[in-house]
Amino acid sequence: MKKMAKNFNIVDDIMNKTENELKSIKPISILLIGKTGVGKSTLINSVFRENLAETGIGRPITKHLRRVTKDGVPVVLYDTRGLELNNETQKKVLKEIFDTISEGKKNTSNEEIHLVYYCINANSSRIEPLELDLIEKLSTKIPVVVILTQSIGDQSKEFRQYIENLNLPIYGVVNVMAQELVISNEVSIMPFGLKKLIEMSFQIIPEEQKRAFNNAQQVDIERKAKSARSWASKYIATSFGVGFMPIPFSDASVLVPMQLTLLAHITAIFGISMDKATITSMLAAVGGTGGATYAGRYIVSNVIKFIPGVGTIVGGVISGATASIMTTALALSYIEVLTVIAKGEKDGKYPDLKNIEKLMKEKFENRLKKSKKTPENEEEVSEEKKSKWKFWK
Ligand SMILES: Nc1nc2c(ncn2[C@@H]2O[C@H](COP(=O)(O)OP(=O)(O)OP(=O)(O)O)[C@@H](O)[C@H]2O)c(=O)[nH]1
Ligand SMILES: [Mg+2]
Repeated sequence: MKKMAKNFNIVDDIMNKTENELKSIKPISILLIGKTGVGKSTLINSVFRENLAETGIGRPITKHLRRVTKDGVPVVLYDTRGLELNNETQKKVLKEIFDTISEGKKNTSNEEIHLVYYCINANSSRIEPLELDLIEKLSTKIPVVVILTQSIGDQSKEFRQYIENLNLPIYGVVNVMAQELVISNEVSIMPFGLKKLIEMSFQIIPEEQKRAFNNAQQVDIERKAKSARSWASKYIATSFGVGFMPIPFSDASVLVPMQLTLLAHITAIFGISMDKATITSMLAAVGGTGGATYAGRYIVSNVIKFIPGVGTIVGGVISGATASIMTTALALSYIEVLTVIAKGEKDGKYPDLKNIEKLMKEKFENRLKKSKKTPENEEEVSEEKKSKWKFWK
């Protein structure tokens, strides 16, 4: 373990720990199929963080298949092209797809494909024999979800029912509008169907890939928060539960490494583009970012006064119960702030650092005042007090 130097930098430590956590996440691989223009890239950019389809790096692995990845987003996309072309090309595309799948299934490869998103434009209202055949064959190898893209109105639902009635060996058919469709000044169709797609995907993918999928998706932020809360409550219970030796106040720094691990793990569960400045602001809100000893004591002394019934530290030691209360408040408020940031990020909005600090402080103090363990399934985080102060930049 790293020895704690006097000027040990807490922020760097969280960043490093988060990066290591991210490296341990096994990516989810998705095969994306559909004719040109159906909306494959639009879909991916809406489902995953960081405009993956647009900003990811694409590497051709065969003539008609590109492998798209982006650092920090644990997804491997296989993007197909050429399916709409002539018979000859279609045959080649199909061969390349099945060769790639087989290659991934070999023991020597660690690139098994976990899921197929088969995209069809909902307005086409027809599905060709070649596509039906392809879907059936794919289903024998990998779970397939058929996505009806750019879905508008009843006709797209009828198309879905039609496909459902074909009784294909697929997991499901979902109507989706991935991005707002502006029809006129007054009329637009809001995005829908993505949450359903996410839920279906979670049911299908292997347990090992769920962390990656949750980290990379940006549709269901509450799912990230829930998973973070659930992990944090277990971690805190094992760290400070039975067997926790009371620690002297003067040595409060022992709490800090546990708390850093906690924050890093939560950050990795969330999958959020956090930079040093953001983390610094959050830590500044709860006790400064100086040396670990300083931060540890600061947190303790500032926290104690908020906890009803504790008030002073009995006999100069911190008990497991007190440590647990403090750390729970830290974890839950951190999760609340990340939720706000993640929801903004989805719409391309980034909060001001000062506001992050303010929000973190407010959430943390509120948590301490409540000072009881909060159930995992909390109600959705209330919107930040936008009315009182301008939150977003
Ligand atoms: N508003 C809206 N437009 C969409 C949606 N999906 C696709 N489009 C439109 O369709 C166009 C093509 O979508 P893409 O996502 O590039 O299609 P693609 O399947 O990736 O096409 P290729 O990369 O050529 O295979 C986009 O420029 C959008 O204008 C959607 O959900 N909402
Ligand atoms: Mg595309």
